[in-house]
Amino acid sequence: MSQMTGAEAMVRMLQMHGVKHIFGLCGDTSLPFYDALARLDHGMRHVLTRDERSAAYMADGYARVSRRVGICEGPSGGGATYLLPGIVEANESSIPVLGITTDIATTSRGRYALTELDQEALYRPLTRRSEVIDRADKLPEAVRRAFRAMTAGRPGAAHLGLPFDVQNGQVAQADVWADAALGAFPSSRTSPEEEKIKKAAMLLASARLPVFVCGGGVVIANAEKELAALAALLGAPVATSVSGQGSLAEDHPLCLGVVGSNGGTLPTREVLAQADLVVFVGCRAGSVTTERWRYPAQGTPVIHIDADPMVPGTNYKTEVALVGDAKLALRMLSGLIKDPACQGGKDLVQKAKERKFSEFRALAARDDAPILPERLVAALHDVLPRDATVVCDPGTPCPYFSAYYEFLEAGRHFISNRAHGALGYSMAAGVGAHFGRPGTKTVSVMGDGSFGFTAGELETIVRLRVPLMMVVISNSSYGWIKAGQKTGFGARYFSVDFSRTDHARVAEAFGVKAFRVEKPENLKAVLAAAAEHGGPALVDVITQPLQDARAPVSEWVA
Ligand SMILES: Cc1ncc(C[n+]2csc(CCOP(=O)(O)OP(=O)(O)O)c2C)c(N)n1
Repeated sequence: MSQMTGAEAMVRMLQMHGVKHIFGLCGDTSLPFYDALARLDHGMRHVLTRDERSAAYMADGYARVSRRVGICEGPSGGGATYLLPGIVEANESSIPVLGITTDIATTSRGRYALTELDQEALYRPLTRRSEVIDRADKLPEAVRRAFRAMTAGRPGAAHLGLPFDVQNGQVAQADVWADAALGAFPSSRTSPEEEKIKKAAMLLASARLPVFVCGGGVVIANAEKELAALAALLGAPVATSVSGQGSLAEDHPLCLGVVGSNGGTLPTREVLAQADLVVFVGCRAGSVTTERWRYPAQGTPVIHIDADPMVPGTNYKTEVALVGDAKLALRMLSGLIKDPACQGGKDLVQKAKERKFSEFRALAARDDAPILPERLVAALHDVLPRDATVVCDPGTPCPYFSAYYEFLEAGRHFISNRAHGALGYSMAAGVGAHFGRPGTKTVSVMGDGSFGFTAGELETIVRLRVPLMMVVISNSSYGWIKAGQKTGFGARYFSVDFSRTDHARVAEAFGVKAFRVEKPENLKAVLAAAAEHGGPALVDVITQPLQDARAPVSEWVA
């Protein structure tokens, strides 16, 4: 029977699941795996990163735009612990990312081998599935299990550990096979029970003002068209969480925009408050989206559609829980609704948006220096193509872009790490998003705090000529926390300020085309030049400190 090594089998298994990119960083325990990647003809590109955290964020950004499993890898010990933040973020955000960590030989376990770590235990609570493969002949089935765990049902992350001796062990060629469909998500869809759909359809048809609140699950399920059809049939406003942006194009007459404490505004909250039925779709109704479970008010009748049976009923008493795929559920509902009672949904949306955007436009037109965040959002919107992908870090970027940047196409055009919100996500996730959808412009918007976490990756960006546009919002502080100290702790500022870095010069030293803008009148032209530059470009924008801004944030502690 013909055989191959465990490392070769790993490469073939990834290839058979349709993998095209692997993001990662080398290590001694990874040598057999790297050698197999070097020797075999597999058609996959390895993207060498400068930090495993970035590799995982790249795999995450890649998965979000390509709808395919993102792959990242690192060695044992520090590699395994550094890969972790991105795996956790992806898992909690329902994004399939496979983290491969190589490991010391199974025969060295318990003998104080350098970098030894119980990887399976480390990753188990943070993934859909974590498995350190102890025998080479078990490798193919472990990889198949991991892909199924990541893409069937609610998507999420998985971890596979590859001990050194397992990489060098023997695998029968005949065992190396895969179902290629598991490389994309969702790989299987289940529909909710018909009886429950009928009940939900009745409630929807008779509601005076049903309002949808969509989370990330709509785009994950690729249910944008079905949502638009049902909303139009009902005439019902559609709000989203931060992650739910892209559920409906923002110039759609029923698209209300983002609600919640991060990116929500009073006019949007007021529409939601009038709802006599709220439909959560692929949304966990968490603290941020619901402003600590106050909007919608407790007692508002709720229909909840979610792929995860644990979500409905957790935060709101639920009339009908539709457990299953959002695309199927929304389509089934549309098929049953006749003569809906809702009227005036479009009017309410239009008035709310007029109020919200007239306040925004007034601020965006101001010539203040440091530059107001509103002006930056408006200028970027003016210069970027409508199908651009914007990746936002926490701090100033997330609420401002969520509230005011209008994504005119449905689908994945906004990305942020909303599960854990670790600083330093957007630069690497932007690189991954570029590889996942190279034909469109990708822009990463970060605070200067985030820049400090991730600056080393500028080398990767230059080496690989990634045409990523980066915008640094420079206010020389951890602004979000400073704003929290101002609002909730008597402006007793403590340990939140740092010195101003010249981010443009740092970027130039790496070989990035860089610009610095202080004057508002120069902003748009500089952003346009950076957007048109064919290679990597960074714009350092000296920006109004967040604690002085009129941020669309109702609570600084989520
Ligand atoms: C890894 C990590 N540590 C701490 C935090 C807590 N935190 C949330 S926002 C923020 C400040 C962000 O500062 P910056 O990136 O400069 O953006 P700004 O708020 O100034 O716009 C901090 C420290 C975090 N989100 N992630």
